Amino acid sequence: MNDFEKIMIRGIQLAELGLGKVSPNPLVGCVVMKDDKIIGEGWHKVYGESHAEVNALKNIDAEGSTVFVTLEPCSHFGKTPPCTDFLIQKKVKKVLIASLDPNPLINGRGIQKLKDAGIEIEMNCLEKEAKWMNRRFFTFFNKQRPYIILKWAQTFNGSIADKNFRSQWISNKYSRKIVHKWRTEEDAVLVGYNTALYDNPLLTARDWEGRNPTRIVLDEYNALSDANIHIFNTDANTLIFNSIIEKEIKNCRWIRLEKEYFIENLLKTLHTLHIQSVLVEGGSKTLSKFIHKNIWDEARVFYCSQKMDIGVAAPSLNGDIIQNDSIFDDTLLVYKNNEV
Ligand code: AOF
Ligand code: ZN
Repeated sequence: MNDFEKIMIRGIQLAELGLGKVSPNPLVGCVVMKDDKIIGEGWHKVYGESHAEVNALKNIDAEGSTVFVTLEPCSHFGKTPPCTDFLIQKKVKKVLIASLDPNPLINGRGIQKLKDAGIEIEMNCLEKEAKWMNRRFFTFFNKQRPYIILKWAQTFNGSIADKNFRSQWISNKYSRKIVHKWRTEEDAVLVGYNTALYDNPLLTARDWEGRNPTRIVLDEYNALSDANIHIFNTDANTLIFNSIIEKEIKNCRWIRLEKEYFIENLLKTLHTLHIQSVLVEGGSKTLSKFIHKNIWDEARVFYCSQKMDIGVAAPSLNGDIIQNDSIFDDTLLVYKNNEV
């Protein structure tokens, strides 16, 4: 790894501090160097507030400096003014950029604006790493759908729920806590009808600090009406995708979709709602729908030591293992889909 890459790694680390706080904006980090010293650092901290470049440069004399930024600086007036104008005003000498901004409002315009102002540009320093970090943002713009993460826990003998569709007690308490952390990191969490009814999860992130995701349930026939269904409570917003009705009651919104191509229609609607990532938490039927259509990007599977006599069989998928962790007596494998 060269010296420039080492500094860009720092930028990526800073950017990651925004996870779960800036969506639907990207994660962005920025490091400012002058005379071989870091003189400023910043990241995009809160959606709608100042961008990484402004946070890194606002209180320093950046004239003649080299700026490392994980995403192409923006050139548009959005919720904040263009970062390009700010960098030009600060008289920086050079900007190193890890990845282009896929947002069509920017996409190369930021670089052009900086070049036109006589600022030296160097591209693609740790591009792969920066794109992976912003995989939700890139998937949203390049594939016009949210980034899909499948998640399940399976017993030693390959079940993900008992014969009554209940799945709460398969993974250990540490694994369950990690899932709450994941919920704070994604825009939405999704389950199918059976899971909502029989497992009756809250789908909140009550065991971790951070925001609750939007809850999504696939209820094609609008059959979930029981007042005791937890996902209808007011802890978080809930979207009920069905083929019957459109209505809104308090924090719950029923959205009607054509039955044919239900999953594809769902993804299109989520895109229009600016939902950039979805954690699919089951059950088996719902997970299998995404797997069979090959509409998934990542799968996080807990392999647990428990046994269950007769149960719902766990789905299976093909993917590259990119992470293998022991969580006490559970094993967490993370798969990446290389076919999408
Ligand atoms: C940057 N640095 O830190 C971020 C950028 O509405 P706004 O003003 O917040 O603009 C949002 C868009 O700006 C977002 O979709 C993405 O294209 C870019 N985000 N750009 O130079 C940053 N967060
Ligand atoms: Zn900006």
